[in-house]
Amino acid sequence: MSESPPSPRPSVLPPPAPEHLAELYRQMFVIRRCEEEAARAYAQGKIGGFLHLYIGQEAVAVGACAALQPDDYVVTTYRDHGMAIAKGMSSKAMMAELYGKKTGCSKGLGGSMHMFDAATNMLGGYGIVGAHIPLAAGAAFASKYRNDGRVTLCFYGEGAVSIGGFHEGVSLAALWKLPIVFICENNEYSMGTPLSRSMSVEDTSLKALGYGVERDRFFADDVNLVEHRIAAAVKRAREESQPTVIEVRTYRFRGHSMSDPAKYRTSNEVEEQKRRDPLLLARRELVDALGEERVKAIDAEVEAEVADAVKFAEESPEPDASVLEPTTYDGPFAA
Ligand SMILES: Cc1ncc(C[n+]2csc(CCOP(=O)(O)OP(=O)(O)O)c2C)c(N)n1
Repeated sequence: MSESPPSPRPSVLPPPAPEHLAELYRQMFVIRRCEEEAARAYAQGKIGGFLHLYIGQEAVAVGACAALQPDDYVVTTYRDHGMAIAKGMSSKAMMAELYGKKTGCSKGLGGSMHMFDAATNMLGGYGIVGAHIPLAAGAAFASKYRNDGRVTLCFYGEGAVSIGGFHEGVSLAALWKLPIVFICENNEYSMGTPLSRSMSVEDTSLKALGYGVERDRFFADDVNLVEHRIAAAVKRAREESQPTVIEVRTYRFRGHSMSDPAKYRTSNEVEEQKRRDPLLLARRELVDALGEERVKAIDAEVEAEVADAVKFAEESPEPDASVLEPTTYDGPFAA
């Protein structure tokens, strides 16, 4: 079985409506600026634990979530801040969680890797590679059982594709015909290991063949293309209750986490990738559609929103004993 090349760049799709593109660009820029502010706060010791930045991959989260209804579910990895925002979480709740504050989406108890928000059906944020994939299949099983019409998007890195949980999740989703889309964000490296050193094939979507599942593969430079291709898989899930396995080719501009100096790749490679920065491509397209002045106004709105989010996080209180009662089994939810 031969590998299918990712769809060529640039996209051959008709351009999106300018106002829609403006919203996609706005979300991508909010994510980018939040991530940059998080990196700064981490360096200042204001954010603890691990911090895995999403810079460079924004078009995946924003394009994919644009293909969803608000009630649909998202399950993802520890690289989850951008996904939470794309799914509708406020930048304040996200930033406060990074700071470990009581006003964070998980009351400051989860931190960077555990963005969770029942109100927007953002089901997390998981730190164990591949372990969330069967959980996502479980969410999709619940939707099918309840007949609630919801679709689950499950994101993972290419490092998860050789983990048992990936195969268990896809196998059951195929067997039970679950309304789910599995999306591999192939950013070329699992920590410092390139895919060519950990897998015998380059195209992770080929794994779908063993389970008789539809597959797709494309680059994530163009947020409009991401939305269209994922929308097709979401439609299959919602209307036919059939899963799809997708590989989206992307690239992270920063190290694996804040403690990674990324010596396994050259600065030339990173600079080359930055020329295809999906955020800048979307901005250029938006300037052509709406003019520089309008885009500058959006930029200013985003800067103000992110500054507010940082201020909110910095000024919010630390969690205290009052968060324990509603979050433990001895609390009011105990049987
Ligand atoms: C089961 C398990 N093994 C190892 C780790 C340590 N670990 C954390 S992230 C990571 C790399 C995963 O890479 P990938 O799935 O490609 O996602 P990316 O970080 O590139 O988004 C590893 C090995 C872990 N968290 N869980």
